[in-house]
Amino acid sequence: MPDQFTSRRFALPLAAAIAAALPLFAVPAMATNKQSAPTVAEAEKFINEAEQRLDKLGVNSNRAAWVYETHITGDTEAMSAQAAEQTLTAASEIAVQARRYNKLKLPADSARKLKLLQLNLVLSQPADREAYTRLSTKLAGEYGKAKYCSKPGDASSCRDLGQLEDLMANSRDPAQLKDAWIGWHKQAISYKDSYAQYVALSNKGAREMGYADTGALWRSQYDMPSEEFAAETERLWQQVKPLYDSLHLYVRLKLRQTYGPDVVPKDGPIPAHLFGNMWSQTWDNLYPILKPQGQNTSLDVGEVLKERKIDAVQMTRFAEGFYTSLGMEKLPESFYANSMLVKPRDREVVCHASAWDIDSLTDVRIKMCINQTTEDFTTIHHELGHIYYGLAYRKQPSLFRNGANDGFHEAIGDTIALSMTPEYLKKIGLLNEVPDASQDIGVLLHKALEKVAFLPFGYLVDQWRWQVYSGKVAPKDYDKVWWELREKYQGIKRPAPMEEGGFDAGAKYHVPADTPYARYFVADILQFQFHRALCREAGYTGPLNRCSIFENKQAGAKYQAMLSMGQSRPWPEALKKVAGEEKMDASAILDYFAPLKVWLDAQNKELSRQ
Ligand code: X8Z
Ligand code: ZN
Repeated sequence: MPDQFTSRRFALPLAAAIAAALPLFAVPAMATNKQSAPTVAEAEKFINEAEQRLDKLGVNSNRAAWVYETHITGDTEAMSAQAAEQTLTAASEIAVQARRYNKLKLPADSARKLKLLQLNLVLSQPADREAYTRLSTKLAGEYGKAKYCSKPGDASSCRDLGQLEDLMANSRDPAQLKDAWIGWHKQAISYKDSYAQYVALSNKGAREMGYADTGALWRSQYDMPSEEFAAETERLWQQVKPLYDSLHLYVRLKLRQTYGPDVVPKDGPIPAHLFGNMWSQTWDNLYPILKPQGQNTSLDVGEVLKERKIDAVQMTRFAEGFYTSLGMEKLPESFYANSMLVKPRDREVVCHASAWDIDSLTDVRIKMCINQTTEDFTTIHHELGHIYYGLAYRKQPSLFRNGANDGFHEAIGDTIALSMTPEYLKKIGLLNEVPDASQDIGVLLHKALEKVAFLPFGYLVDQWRWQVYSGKVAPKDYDKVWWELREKYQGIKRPAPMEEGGFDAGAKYHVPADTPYARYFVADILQFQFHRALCREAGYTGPLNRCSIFENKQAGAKYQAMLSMGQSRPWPEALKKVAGEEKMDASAILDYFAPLKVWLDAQNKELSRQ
């Protein structure tokens, strides 16, 4: 579903070699004109018209999806599915017609646009399009409405994901944690069949367009052959794995102190319900039990937000203030009028945070159920990254109004959040005291529990999905393979035996919502490259964890220059623009955490002896 900027309208992945060699299949209502060889002028006219047509339909399906996800009912579901179907119909038709121009030598921009128009799934049968958009819409809503009811049939025993996440973050009672964990994962079984049907249709669409399967289509959007992208992510994972391993061991040793050896094993995978997060994807909620001795200042912005009664709008204004301090524009007033910033009490919504570019001009919004926590404050900066990227590239032709790749889109706001140092937070009045330099390790550990802990999860979600889409993993083996990957990469295990017919991957938003996930892994690496480059641009030479580019117009201008390129050029050019380098490189994240790695290894030695 078009739930984010990156999948606004429809996913348009980029591939190097395409269509020219593809056989044309019979598409009754979409026949191509084979009478005469087309001219460059005809191709450009076609591209322009296609751009305008998709633009108009995109606005329509975005609005319908927005109303649906902020007000889930049977009616809004049907209307949203219908609008998505219209867009898919047009996109399928255009992708097929575009092939007619593939042999022409076109100006670079037009050639890129022609490629983009063909990097989409194509469903030529109306019944397939109807089923595909119906299932995709339904799955997003199922996840949004899901609840865990501990006493079946008793509505007062039901808790939504927000309540369960709150418990995962704050409870230290292993029985309670396990119950919430299992309850949430179990509900996903109800939409497993829909998901499996959806996967089959999605693959059909990818194959009609000439891809092996949907996973191959997703991997083809990175301006390189799809196998090369898979190899790049593996290379990056190997680069960061030793750092992850050190953190994992430290957390194990501390968790053993908290929960005892019966709950936390000496070796082997650690039970997944103990990490302070429903998916064990970030561990910063465990900071109070993991923090170094002698670290006494609080890094918890949530306390101050609550104390000073800073509401969701004010929190968002603070985040906006960071961007404007870099020289970027103020958010349009319509942003505040149209966004959903708090969870409505009277209706079902999809709470998972997302940024929306409704008309790819100025109607931009975010949808979030903001709580006064450090985590949500950071996520607002993440979402505004999507928004500011969209505002920056809005002068591009519509087909280029997207991220250089989807990992860039996810990294923009996170880069800003890396500049939210304790000094910065103190400056804007959200921390009471700044820890002195002797307490840097605590600050670094806190960040690592967010960024380093996330790496294997960011990597494995699509390892699983690529296998599902390729047909290697059938629905009956969804959980088996999911847990093999969770164990292999994250070093965690299911807190209880697998359920009959289980669908644990489906308990993570991006699976039912069908949002690709490798983007977050890429972003976790890229944001440190961006941060390092922008700090240099700002003339900063100290340790990266103490750099904030707040109020630095020069760094802001550098960033803006990259953002405004959108998707007009292959992503290595965008990376070069901001960082002077063309390859993704984990040395920036390793540099950032270098002092922590030394500290963790020393602690681990010490703690293992006890
Ligand atoms: O889904 C998101 C954003 C919206 S694009 C809130 N993130 C991933 C997640 O929550 O799993 C941000 C980090 C990873
Ligand atoms: Zn995002």
